[in-house]
Amino acid sequence: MAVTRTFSIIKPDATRRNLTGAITKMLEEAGLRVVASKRIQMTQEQAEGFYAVHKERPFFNDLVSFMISGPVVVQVLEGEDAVKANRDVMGATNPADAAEGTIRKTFAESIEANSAHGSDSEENAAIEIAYFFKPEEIVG
Ligand code: IDP
Ligand code: MG
Repeated sequence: MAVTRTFSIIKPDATRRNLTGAITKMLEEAGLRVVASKRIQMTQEQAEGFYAVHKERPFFNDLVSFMISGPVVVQVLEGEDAVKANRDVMGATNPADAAEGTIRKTFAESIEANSAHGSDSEENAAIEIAYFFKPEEIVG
């Protein structure tokens, strides 16, 4: 399995509770390396664009409001099969369904305020990384 990259967000429910370090530690312990990281306040336009695939879903407006309700930490993660490694340590979307030891089981408040985002494919990882980072901001 090759070393690849994925895109992660530590969501506002987690930054509000000062969990940036705790979540990053879990990512690192899962074999992922933070090769880019910045704390930002997303604009409504940025959040709508980022989640455009969900714009027909009933939770879209609430999701956008949540994602701009406080700062987030956007990260590029690198490691063996990074997309899968990140999805595995993140856990299921709904914390009620997430496995023990995952980020969402440990920290998520709800299906919406679920502490972390992780790309779902290498193709989407590349798109999401480019949405927030310039190539020179990523140092592996
Ligand atoms: P994922 O983050 O596990 O990939 P997606 O289905 O891509 O899950 O949904 C994106 C985000 O939208 C979720 O992480 C969560 O914050 C929110 N979300 C998903 N499903 C629901 C729902 O049924 N109600 C409210 N928010 C939801
Ligand atoms: Mg998703």
